[in-house]
Amino acid sequence: MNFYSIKDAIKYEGHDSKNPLAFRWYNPDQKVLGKTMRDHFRFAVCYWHTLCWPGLDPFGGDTFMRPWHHMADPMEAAKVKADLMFETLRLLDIDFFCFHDLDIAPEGKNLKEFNANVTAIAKIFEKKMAQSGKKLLWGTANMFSNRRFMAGAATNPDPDVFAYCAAQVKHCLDVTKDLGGENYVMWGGREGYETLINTNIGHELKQAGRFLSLAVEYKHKIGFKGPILIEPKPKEPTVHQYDFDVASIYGLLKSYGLENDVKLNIEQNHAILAGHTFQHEIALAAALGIFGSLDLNRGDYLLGWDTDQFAMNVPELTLMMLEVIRAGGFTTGGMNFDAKIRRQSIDPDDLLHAHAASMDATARGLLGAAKIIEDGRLQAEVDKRYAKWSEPVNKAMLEKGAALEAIAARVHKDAIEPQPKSGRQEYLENLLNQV
Ligand code: XUL
Ligand code: CO
Repeated sequence: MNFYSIKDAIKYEGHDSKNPLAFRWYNPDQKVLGKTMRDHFRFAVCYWHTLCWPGLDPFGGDTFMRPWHHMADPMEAAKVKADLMFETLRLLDIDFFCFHDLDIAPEGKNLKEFNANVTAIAKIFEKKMAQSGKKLLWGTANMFSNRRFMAGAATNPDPDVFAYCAAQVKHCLDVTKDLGGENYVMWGGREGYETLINTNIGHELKQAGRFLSLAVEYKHKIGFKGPILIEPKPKEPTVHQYDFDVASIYGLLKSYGLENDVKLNIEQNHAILAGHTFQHEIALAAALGIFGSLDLNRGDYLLGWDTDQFAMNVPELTLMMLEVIRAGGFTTGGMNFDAKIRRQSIDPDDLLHAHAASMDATARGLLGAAKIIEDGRLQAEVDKRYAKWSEPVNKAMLEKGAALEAIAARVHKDAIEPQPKSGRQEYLENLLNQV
């Protein structure tokens, strides 16, 4: 299908290029801090926003009028979408893609038919991946669209839904493994509640923890090497979701002993819905040892919902990349464009413009973050702020064997009187702007 206006892949043409479809900053082979840009980002195209979403919003339907949304045979439509995913990856020079089972294949009459449809499309992927060298960053099961999930998936009051979800995740994990997927994602779209008056929150949390353990146990059984990634989101569509933010997921993982098997897929728009910055969520996950992957997008600060815009804000992306580098970068993770063009962006090429522009903005973020790191003054300030902790007497306070009464005795003996020091925020903000 001739969908896009261009035939040749988008290339890096330098900062001054006037070609509307060119990379000006994203230069895949350019090394930054010893690693190519391609390897820093591990960009991925998502199936759901790029190929499935027709442009609807709460007040109106399809604005895009994509041909495959209006085909009589859903399996034929699924094949067209598969072709187009690989064409999109080729034109954008992006190595990875991500999908929900329901994005790639129609549901059919029952789970058996759905599984068969998913497997049939995965077979097509297998061939296309072998031909093109493109890879699967992660797969995931859609356990939120069908009405059977309206009261939750694994946390549904009905155990039949819990069991159904187990069957769906099993198949999706199998398919993800067969395709060499590097991670498996779980986003608890409806794992929460609308109102507490009909909800047994304790029971639902137990269901969530047990479901996750079952998936982790199965992952080990089949030898799936990548991590399971939980994607935090505080609300929407539910009033409250159990996977609210990085901190609450860490609590759940700790209580089920899953903190070594499960990592996090963090999304900018979800972070701000939880009242955090993207940087906060990344830094916290890294500090807790559960940083995995990112869903790259941008929420509108004036709206209280998940607008999933393409990330374009260079100063924000600079601080984000600073945290990614501080976290040690990606291993199995990457940057999935969980982002959708606006519903008025109805030209097929708008999809290419959106991805390419966000790749450029992220590249500028990386270059800025690298400059900050190479400059060294910011880190030197942070190190200085904590330097006293390396003195043995202070270090010992954090170790086993330290006791409150012994510390108290030392404070009295040495007449310790803390001397406040400036946090130098404005100086540092200026320093960032200078760099
Ligand atoms: C929804 C969202 C999902 C997950 C995958 O807000 O971000 O698309 O990324 O289920
Ligand atoms: Co997401």
